[in-house]
Amino acid sequence: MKTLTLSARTLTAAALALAVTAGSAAATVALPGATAPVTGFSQRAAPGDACALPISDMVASHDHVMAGPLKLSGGFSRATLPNAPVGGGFLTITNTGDSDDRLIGAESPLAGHMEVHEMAMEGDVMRMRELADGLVIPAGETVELKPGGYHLMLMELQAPLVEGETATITLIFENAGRVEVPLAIGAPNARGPAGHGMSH
Ligand SMILES: [Cu+2]
Repeated sequence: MKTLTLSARTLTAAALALAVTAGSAAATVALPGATAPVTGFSQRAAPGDACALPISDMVASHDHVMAGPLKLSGGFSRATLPNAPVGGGFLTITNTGDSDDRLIGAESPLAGHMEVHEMAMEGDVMRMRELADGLVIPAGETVELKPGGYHLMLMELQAPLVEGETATITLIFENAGRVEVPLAIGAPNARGPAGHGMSH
């Protein structure tokens, strides 16, 4: 199991962004300038536009994606600062079937590679680490990937994630296979997909 120590300044900032918990004053302090410098960057992110094209077709009918018995909804990400090496991905996965499945990986044209992470306190230090055996989605249950908890990590970002755009990722499940899901890119401190309320 690989543990990411948060010594690099940029990675620390990214990790803190992921660690934001509801109403946390510390999180506000930890992200100075995170909301400001993003403006004017959308024009530079033009290469990412192509990645978002198929999405409009996919979400036109519904706000969730089915993959066999798995229902995937509420996918979102957060805008990143220029040169940020990593970004986060969050969504809700409901297993409507009667056998467990397992999220074993993910891919995106926006990232060199992706990992499934958990976040946990080790002593006084919040660390994130890869779930080497994947994330089990138990039969009949819902697993939420959210800031401060389980999340997808987009490593080696190819371009900044721009608020208002949509990132395409492919989730890889042990049983359900590969499924493409859209992540609505929100503000750097977004806690949920835009337009779906911030409270759930
Ligand atoms: Cu992570």
